[in-house]
Amino acid sequence: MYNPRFEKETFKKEVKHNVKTLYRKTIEEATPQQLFQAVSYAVKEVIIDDWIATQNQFKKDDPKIVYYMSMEFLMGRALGNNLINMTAYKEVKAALDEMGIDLNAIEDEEPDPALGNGGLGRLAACFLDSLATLGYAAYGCGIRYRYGMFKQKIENGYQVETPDNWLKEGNPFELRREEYAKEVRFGGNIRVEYDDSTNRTKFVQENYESVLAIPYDMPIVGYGNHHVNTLRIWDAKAITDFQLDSFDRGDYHKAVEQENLAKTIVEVLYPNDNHYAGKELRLKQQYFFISASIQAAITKYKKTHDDIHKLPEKVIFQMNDTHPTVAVAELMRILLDEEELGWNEAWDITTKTCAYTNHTIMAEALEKWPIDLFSRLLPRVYQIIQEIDRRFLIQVRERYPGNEEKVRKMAILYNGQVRMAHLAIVAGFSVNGVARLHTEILKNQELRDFYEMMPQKFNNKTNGITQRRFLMHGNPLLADWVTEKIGTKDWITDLSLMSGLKKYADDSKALAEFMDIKYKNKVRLAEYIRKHNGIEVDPRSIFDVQVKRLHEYKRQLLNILHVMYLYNQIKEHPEMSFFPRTFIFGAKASAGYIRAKEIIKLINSVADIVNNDRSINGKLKVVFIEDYRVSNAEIIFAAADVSEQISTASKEASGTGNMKFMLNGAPTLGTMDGANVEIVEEVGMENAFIFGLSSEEVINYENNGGYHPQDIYNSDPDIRKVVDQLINGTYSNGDHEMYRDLYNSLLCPKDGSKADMYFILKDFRAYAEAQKKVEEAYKDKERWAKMALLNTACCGKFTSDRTIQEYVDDIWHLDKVTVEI
Ligand code: AZC
Repeated sequence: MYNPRFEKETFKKEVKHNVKTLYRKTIEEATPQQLFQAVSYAVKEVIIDDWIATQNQFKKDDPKIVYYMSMEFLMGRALGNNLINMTAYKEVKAALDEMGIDLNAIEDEEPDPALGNGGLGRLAACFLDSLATLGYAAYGCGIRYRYGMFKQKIENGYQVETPDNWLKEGNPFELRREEYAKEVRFGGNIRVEYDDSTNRTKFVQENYESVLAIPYDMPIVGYGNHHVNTLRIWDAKAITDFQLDSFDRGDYHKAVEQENLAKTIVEVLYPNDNHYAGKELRLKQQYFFISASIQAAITKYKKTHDDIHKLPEKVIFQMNDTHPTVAVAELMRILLDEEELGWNEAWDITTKTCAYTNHTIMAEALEKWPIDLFSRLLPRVYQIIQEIDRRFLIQVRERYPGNEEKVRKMAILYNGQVRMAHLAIVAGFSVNGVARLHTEILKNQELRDFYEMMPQKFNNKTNGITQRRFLMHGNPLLADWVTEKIGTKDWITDLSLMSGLKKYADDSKALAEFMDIKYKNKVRLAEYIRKHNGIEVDPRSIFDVQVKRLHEYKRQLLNILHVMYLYNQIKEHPEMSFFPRTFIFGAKASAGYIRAKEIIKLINSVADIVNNDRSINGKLKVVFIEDYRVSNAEIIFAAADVSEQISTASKEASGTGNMKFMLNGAPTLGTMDGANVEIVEEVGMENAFIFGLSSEEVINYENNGGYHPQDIYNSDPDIRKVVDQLINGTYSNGDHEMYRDLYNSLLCPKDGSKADMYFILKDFRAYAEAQKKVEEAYKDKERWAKMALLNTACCGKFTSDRTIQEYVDDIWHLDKVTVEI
């Protein structure tokens, strides 16, 4: 037994006790939500002991700490995952069973903490899981949004956003830590003072507004090692409680303003994925959590170290995309103005502690803050950035004398804007992409000038995912089967052992077992779909799944156009052989992303027509799963036959959903983009379905032109028919305008952009052929089973444990901690 606290009778007593003291109820009287809370508090009791032990170990060992700075942590539910990582899931389930409590049912009572949009936020969550599991000292630093990612409702086929009040019932796992509050200041002006006695110039911020940042800590439980790290997310509070009886007019306004600032700053997560919106409040959020986190890290460091120059030996700030990049200037500010170091010393420390991860090459995602906004909100930080830029440009001019083009291209401040990526690259000692292809594109295209000048900073860290959540928790049947087949549980912390499954690739009994588990998972998903969508799907049909954020570059439009094409084919050739197929979609669109929302509506319209057409005998079904999020994702991955990864080559930095499908035995149908390239390298071309333009071809068209979608439209009648169906009323009750914008986007955009920017028509035929191959392969049961199994067997590389170990070895150089109990 891992922990005596999970001894059955003790645990049962604890749950009863919690129901009584929290709700004055008995187990029988308690609601499912109350049971969830009571069980969670009982679990937290145990976690806290390990959490304390971990902190004590840190005090003893004084390990180097990574602060993973991220605007987003898409954690997913905590209860089940914590039990898995404490190796107590089955024991607790059994104990609860005896009390008449169904663990799965109460897990469903937990809201998904959805403090993230998509890939980048979920990656941060996987990284925290791996850091704790590998025994490294780490803090996640973020924001405790009152409202996370919106809940998606589908009404009449349209996406409707509703607020996600995830804290409504209280979060049993968090700890509020008022005593570690930090003040964060905005605006005002900087008074420059000269101090004769010390010979120093002082920069004093005046007339500012400020808020108090209050940390909430959430435990991050490592797998089976008693190691518990901390996710520290910041709440905001007005600095002085607003006192009605003691104000003059000026103070009154200021007090109200500060109150409002505190309320709004952590109110809501911006629901943009791969898109920069330039909102002032967003910049406030960024500085708010960065300033608080860096202050806290420095305070912690100084408690036990007296030489600030040695900060880089103990601290790393990893910046998850450019959103936290203001960190480099905030660290400089603290070192210069509060620690009173000289510029060179401060710069030396900063450039040894800060590192940057790039997650996208999409131009519209690049953060460029208007200088007037930036300097008004963060006057001192802005001064520091000016000085960083001034000194950097001296170097550029030294290196490239007379080349003012370089200066323009590389400057941090240019054209009235602060380019956050440039700041991160100049001040960070490491710049990494998230898959090999992505890093190569950064080096050779997007960040070429920087790579040429400072090649030593650039490195690749191919993303990964945690098998604890996405196999053990999401697919327990397969997890147990894997353990049985490879004869060890060690794959839970060493995913390379999955290769032990390869020897079953030709073993028909094992293959049948494997496919039987897949079938059971499909039944589970079919049940979910019936309950949530009211649609009956046949678990014997091919489950072809595309779940991810909705974005034009991810090409959900290609997928649904192909469904329309198949439907036309079936109607035109009713005798044609066709293996029944269920196309499953799940995706949220940013609230303001109109075209993305049109695509959701189109998918639902196609679903309505196709699903209700009796003449096709249920050969084709289309399902749009509402409110795609971490909790239903776990069920979806487990049930997928086909993993749709069909982004325009060069656009998807890595993808991580692709890895979750692979782990669960679904072959990839995809382009040579992002981590798909490495997936195919591991599993073999013959066990994937690859199609379409290569990234070089795409980039070549983009740079040199030569692509004319109208030619394809004119020459291919099947494609023309599908495209015309967007405007002839087929899927819109006769309305010719509903999908006009989608039609235009392919052939003649009205906004001046290029026609078919994402090469949908260009790749259409290749995609349709690849889909045909999927069908052929699936019809051969044994062949399919082998492919599916080999995907699971070859997924070892894609664990976030491997990714984190690479970050540790190449960038962070952390010390391993062994928590002694
Ligand atoms: C995503 C990338 O689009 C995806 O390819 C990658 O796998 C993931 O990051 C993790 O690296 N980017 C984002 O989610 N970006 C934002 C701003 O949301």
